[in-house]
Amino acid sequence: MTPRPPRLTALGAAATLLAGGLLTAVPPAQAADSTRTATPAKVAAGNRTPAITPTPQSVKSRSDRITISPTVTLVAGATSDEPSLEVVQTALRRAGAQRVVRSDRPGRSGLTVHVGDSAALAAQHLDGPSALPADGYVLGIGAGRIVLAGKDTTGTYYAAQTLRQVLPQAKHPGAEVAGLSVRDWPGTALRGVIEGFYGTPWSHEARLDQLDYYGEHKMNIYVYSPKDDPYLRAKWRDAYPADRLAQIKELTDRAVQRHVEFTYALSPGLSVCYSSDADAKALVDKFQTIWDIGVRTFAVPLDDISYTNWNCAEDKAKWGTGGGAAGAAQAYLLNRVNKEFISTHPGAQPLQMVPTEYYDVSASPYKKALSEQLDPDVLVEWTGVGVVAPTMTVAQADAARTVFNHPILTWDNYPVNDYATNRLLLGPFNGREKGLPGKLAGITANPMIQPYASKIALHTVADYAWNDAAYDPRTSWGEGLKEYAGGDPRTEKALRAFADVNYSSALNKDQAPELAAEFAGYWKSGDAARLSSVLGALGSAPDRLRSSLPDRGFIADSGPWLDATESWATAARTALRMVEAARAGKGAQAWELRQQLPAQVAAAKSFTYTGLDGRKVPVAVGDGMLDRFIDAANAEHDRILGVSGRPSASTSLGTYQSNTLARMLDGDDSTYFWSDGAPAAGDQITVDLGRARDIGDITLAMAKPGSTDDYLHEGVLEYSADGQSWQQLTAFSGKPDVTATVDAGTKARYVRARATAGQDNWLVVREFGVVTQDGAVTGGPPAATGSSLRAASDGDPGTVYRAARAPEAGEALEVGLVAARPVRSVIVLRPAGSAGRADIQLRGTDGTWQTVGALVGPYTEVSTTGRTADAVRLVWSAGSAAPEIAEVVVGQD
Ligand code: LTM
Repeated sequence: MTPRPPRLTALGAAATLLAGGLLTAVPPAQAADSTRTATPAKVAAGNRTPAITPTPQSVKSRSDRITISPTVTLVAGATSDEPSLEVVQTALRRAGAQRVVRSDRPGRSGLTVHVGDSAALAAQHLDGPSALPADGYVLGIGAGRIVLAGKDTTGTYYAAQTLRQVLPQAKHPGAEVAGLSVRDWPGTALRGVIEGFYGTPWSHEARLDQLDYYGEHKMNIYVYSPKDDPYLRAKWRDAYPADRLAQIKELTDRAVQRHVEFTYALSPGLSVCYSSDADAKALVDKFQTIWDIGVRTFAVPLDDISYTNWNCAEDKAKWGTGGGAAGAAQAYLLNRVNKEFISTHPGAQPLQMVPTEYYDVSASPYKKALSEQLDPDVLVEWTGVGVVAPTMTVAQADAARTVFNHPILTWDNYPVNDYATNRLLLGPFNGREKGLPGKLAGITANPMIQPYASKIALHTVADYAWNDAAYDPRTSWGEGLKEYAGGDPRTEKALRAFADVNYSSALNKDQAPELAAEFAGYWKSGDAARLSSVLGALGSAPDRLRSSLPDRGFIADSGPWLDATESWATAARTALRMVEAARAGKGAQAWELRQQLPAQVAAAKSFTYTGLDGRKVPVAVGDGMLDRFIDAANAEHDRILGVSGRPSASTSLGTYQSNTLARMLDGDDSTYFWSDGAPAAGDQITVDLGRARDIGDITLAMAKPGSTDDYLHEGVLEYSADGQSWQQLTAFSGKPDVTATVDAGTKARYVRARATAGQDNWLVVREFGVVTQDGAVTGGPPAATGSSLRAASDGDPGTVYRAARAPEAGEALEVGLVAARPVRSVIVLRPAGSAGRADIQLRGTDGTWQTVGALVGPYTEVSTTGRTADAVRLVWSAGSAAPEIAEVVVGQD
């Protein structure tokens, strides 16, 4: 057992204040200080301008300076402790001090640093921290001294962290530091992290590293609650083996040193019998083993369990059924823990719990019972409105406080990625209203499965929780990247490029905002040199990070995403070069590059993350941005060549993540469009054939494995020539696969599927196929399995007609043009290496075929200016290799 004195911590203060109904933070002295900044404070110190993070509440510069002397005297005061002294000592040595001497009085010469001593502020004419909330501090640099004065020991520790950021780095004594006063306090009592995700729990080393990081960023709580640690959930009653317990002790000790409240969270809900004396005892006994190694804060999360199914008959007999019964049962057990454990252990911090209804503010029998029966000093965790709340407002926090009638600690599900393991969420904490922290007992963020990569977002969480008034997500994000890059501008640039393509989430809707602006700029200005340089930097960012990022854990965490970034950048550069070649009239070169793209995109999509269950998940990087740029580049290439007839699509529905409409037109049944909500009556999804064409059969393939109900449950298939007046082809209901046969001669530009009733399920469309009769390809040799004649003239050079055999004498592949028209050129695109020989012929208005050229290599372009034709054909040389044609492009004036 490691005895520890009772501590008055921020947690205790928060519970006391908030349980009593006082929801606003204590107004500190000088709260209206005019120097309160909206961006991280830049403070002159020696020759550099350090950013203090999290952003302080008030920073003032002074006209005097102090000098780092060879010997610096360190005087420890009432609110100092060993961790603060160590931080100050290390910072002074890094600033050039040769000796740091501890003493109980100021040195006779040289610089003296007072750590945890408010009285020493008098010489600097600064007010002390007594009016500040817990964890607040005053830091004064000037009048020949440095004074760190915390409201409590944590406050002094934070003053030391600020001093660490302010002092310069110097090899020798003599550095001058500009005079400065910082008066600073947190926006909410508890600020930190709940390791509460599903998937591979963090390693012991990663947790130790996180605790260091929290201390440096003035975060003061870490909740130990990984869902897949069996000793916390599935086997919650089991005692820890000695080595596991030793690790928890090491974490607890490190947390104490970093002024972090290590919170032990035990989740018995999968199997607990709430009324059972034995289970209450099991819970308390397990807490006792953890108490014995020094933990003072405990939680009982009851999220993600069923409250309609009891685990024992006794509970049903005691409480009946339904949400109200569950709320009463949970309150009963938690109150027992509170009475039999928390109250009997002086120094224990207020109990925390996660309700089973943690994701909304709607009144319910469950919340009513819990709010009325749970002891008032228990902190209730809440994720906001929604499990992953895109926004969180003051009004919602007020509503949560009212409906739960307990102090609210947010369990903010950002940047957690256990529900999207293919992604890194590297954007900032966003969408949280200013003023929210003051309404809460605290903020805990649920991080990613990747601990080191989580720091990008956690930097911004710490910044917001400390000083929401000054918080700006993008600025904080930029400052965090700069800090994390370790001061090297090239590494910072690489990190920023990488974070940009791993940016989007429920909180940050825009994907790769900086790269997106570059793409948009390119399409507008045509500045290829600039975009090439941006993509070059993106492509080399992974290597730069691998070689220079100080935090090596980030590299291990991000491995597949780094690899994918490199590959996507390569593909995007190829796409750019292709467009530039096509624009410069270098058709053969452009075609060669276009053919490289599918393999490069496939390579970019090939990197996987392996989950706890061993499943490999392909990772997403810049999805919806890099892939769309490549699609747009292909479309631009094809447009320049004169390829036409490729359908496009539109919808009244939103798109879920990167499951775009293009995916239902790509001929690949394993990709799909996915709406981001349920269709209402009238919602539609439309295919545009580019011009009115003779149409044939229509296939609408909806739903997918795992989402078998995501189809239009009631709807119609319709067509239109002008997009205004529509004719119905068929009505359908209750089936995900719909086909319609069309009368010969039917002309349409648009075909749509329209919902005729609302539904609950979202919509998946794997393929929306419309056969077009014009531009029909006939002749031979017949197509090989998996290919089609149609692919030779389907408006998509990405699809290839591959013959099943070598041509026979006289055999020809014919592309109809519907009606005779002037033909400026014929371009025939073939996969690299295709060897079949053929003459290219046009059929003139007199019905005779004229040879205009012959196939040469993968790209053949024949000028036919002045000719009129109603068909083109390739007349094969008998015995040549089995033909392959990507596209026959008939250019018109
Ligand atoms: O959010 C809560 C309270 N519980 C779980 C978390 O464990 C999980 O990490 C997140 C995100 O998937 N969702 C939850 O419901």
